[in-house]
Amino acid sequence: MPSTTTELPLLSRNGAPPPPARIVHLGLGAFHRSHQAWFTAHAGDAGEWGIASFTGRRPDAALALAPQDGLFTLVERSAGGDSFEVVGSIAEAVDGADTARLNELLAAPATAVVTLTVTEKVYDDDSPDAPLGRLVRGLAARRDAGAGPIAVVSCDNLAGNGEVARAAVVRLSEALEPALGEWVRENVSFVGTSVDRITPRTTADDVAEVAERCGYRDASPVVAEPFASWILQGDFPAGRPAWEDAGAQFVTDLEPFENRKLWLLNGAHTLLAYAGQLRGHATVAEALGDQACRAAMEEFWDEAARHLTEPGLDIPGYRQALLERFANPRIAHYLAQIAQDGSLKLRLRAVPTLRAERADGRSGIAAARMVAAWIDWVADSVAQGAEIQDPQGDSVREAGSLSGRERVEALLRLVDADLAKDTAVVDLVDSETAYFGK
Ligand code: CS2
Repeated sequence: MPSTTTELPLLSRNGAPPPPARIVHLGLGAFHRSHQAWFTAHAGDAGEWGIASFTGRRPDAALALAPQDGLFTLVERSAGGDSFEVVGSIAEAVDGADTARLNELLAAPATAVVTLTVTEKVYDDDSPDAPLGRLVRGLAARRDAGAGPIAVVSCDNLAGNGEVARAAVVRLSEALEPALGEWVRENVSFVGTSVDRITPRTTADDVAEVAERCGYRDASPVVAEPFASWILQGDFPAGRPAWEDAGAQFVTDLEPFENRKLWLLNGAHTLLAYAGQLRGHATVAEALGDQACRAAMEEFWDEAARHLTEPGLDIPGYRQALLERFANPRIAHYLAQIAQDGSLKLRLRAVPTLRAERADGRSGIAAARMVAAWIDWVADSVAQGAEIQDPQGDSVREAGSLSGRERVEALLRLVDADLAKDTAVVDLVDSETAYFGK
C-alpha cells in the first residue's frame, strides 16, 4: 500500500472508450451523479448511453471529473456501513460555459435526451447565460441541423416540473425567435419526474476514505443513501435508456407521486432545516432526534397526508421509510444546505398544504408553523449577520430586519403574496413564531 494518497493511481478508464454521449445533462453536481448518472449506469443498455454533463455557474465539477475520464465513486452509505461503486455513465464532464460543445451535441441526431438539475429558481431565470437560455440556443442548433425531436426531462423539486420546464423553454424560445417557439412546441417532449435520493455534500473525509478503501484517487466521489427513486411521465421521441432496469417507474399520472415526495420528504426537510437550526442542531438526523422537531414534523405530515388520498400511495409506509432514511446516523445531511432558497422552497413545500387545509375549513397550523420557523430563522440570521442564500435575498434580508407582525407579513409576502393579504393567515403564522425557542 503506498504511504500517501498522491502515490495512488487516479481513477481512469485505462484507455477504454466511454459509452457514446446520447444524453445531455445540465447541472453537473452531486445529486445528478447519485441519481440520473447512477440510473443510467444501471440500465440494461448502459453501454449505449453516455451522458455529456455540463456544469452550472462554476466549472469546478467538470475540472475535477475530466482528468478521471468522467468516472467517479458512488459511496452508498447505509446505517450499517459504506459500499463503493465506480459509475461510468458520464462520458464527458464539460464546463457549462462551453456552449459550442453543447450546441454540437444537441445538433447531433444521436442525442435523444436532455436531463436537468438546474435548481428550482432557474426556471424563472430568463438571462441568456442561465442554463435554460443555453438550452434554448442549443435547441435552435438542433432545429437548424434537422436532427429531429428530443425529450427534455426536468429533475428539479418542483410540482409539475415538466410543464414548468415547457413553459420556460417555450417562453425563452419565442423571445429568441417566434419560429423557434413553434419548433419547440412540435418537437420537444417535456417529461415530468419526481426524483429522490438524499445526497449530502462530499467532505474531505469522504475523499480520504475512498483513497484508503478503494486504492485509487478520486478527487470527487459522491455519497448517497442506499434508497433511490425516479418516477417519470412523458414521451421520449428519440429513445431513452432502459432506466426501469434500475428501478425507475414510468407512470401516466405523476402528480400524486410528486406531491407525496415534495410535501412529505422535502416539506419535512424544510421544516427541520429551520426548526432544527433554531434549536441548535446541524444535521437532519440530529433534528429528528429532538422531540420538538419530530412532533412538529409528524403534525405537518398529518396535515399534508389528508391531501394525498390517491390509492396506492401507501402514506403510512412512506412515512415510516422517511423516518428511517432521515435517521440514518452515518449521513451528515446539513440543515444549512437545505435551508437555502427558503422563500421558494416554502412556496412549493408548505403553501400547498396550508391552502388545502384552509380550503377544507381547518387552520393549517402545522404548515403555518413551518413558515414561522423560517421567519424566526431569517430574523436570527439577520441579527447575527449570517449569510442568507435566497433567490429574493435582498428582500428577505430587508423584511427580516423588521420586527413583530410587520416582519411576519413582509416575509410571508415573499413566499406567497396572496396569503400575505389574508389577515387570518398572517395572524396564524405570527402566533407560531418563537415556537422552537430552546
Ligand atoms: C432537500 C433535497 O436540499 C433540499 O432542499 O430537501 O435536496 C432532498 O434531499 C432531495 O430532494 C432528496 O431526494
